[in-house]
Amino acid sequence: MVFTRCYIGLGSNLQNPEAQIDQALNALALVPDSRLTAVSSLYRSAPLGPSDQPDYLNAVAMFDTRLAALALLDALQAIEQQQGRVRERHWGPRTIDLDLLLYGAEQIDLPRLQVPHPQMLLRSFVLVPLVELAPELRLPDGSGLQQALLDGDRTGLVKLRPLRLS
Ligand code: A4P
Ligand code: MG
Repeated sequence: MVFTRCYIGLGSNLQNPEAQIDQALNALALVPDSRLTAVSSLYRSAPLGPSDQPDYLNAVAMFDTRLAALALLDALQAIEQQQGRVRERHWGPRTIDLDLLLYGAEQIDLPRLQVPHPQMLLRSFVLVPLVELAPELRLPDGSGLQQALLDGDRTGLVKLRPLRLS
C-alpha cells in the first residue's frame, strides 16, 4: 500500500502542555509504517468550550502512513492513553488530544471517525497551523483553505515558536 498523506491536530492544556506536545510528536515518529514528515509552529490558543480551563497549546503535524484510517485512529488513541488522557467532560481540559484532520482525499463517516474533522475549518488553532504547513492544500471536496482563513476569527491565537522534529 502506498503512503497516504494525513494531517493530525495536537492540543494540550494540562500537565506541562509543551512537554505533552513534544512527547506526542516523539510517539508519532514511532508509529509503524508511517513517517512524521513535518510539523507546524507551536501556537497558544484561548480555550474553545468551557472558559474555566487553561489556555491550550496547539500544533498540526503532516504524517504519511500506510496504516488504514481506523488503524491510525487506534494509534492516536493509544498515544492519548499513554499520556494519561482521561475523558471527563466534552471540550474539557486534557493532557493531549490528537485529532485526525485529513486522511488523503478520503471522506469518512463512521461512528468512530469522521474525516475531514467536522470542526477543522471553524477552529483557528487548527486552520492557521495547517495553512502554515500546507498553504496549497485542497480538501476532498476540492475547496482550498484560504477562504476559511480569511473568514475565520483569530482572536486569542498566538504563534509561539517553531517545533523541531527530533
Ligand atoms: N472521532 C471522530 N472523528 C475523529 C477524528 N477525525 N479524529 C471520535 C479523532 N477522533 C475522532 O473524541 C471523541 C471521539 O471522537 C473519539 O472517541 C473518536 O472516536 P474526544 O477527543 O475523546 O472527545 P471530546 O474531547 O469530548 O470531544 P471532541 O469534540 O473530540 O473534542 P475536540 O473537538 O477534540 O475538542 N480549545 C483550544 N483552544 N484548543 C483545543 O485544542 N480542543 C478541544 C477538544 C476543546 N477546546 C479546545 C481544544
Ligand atoms: Mg479529539
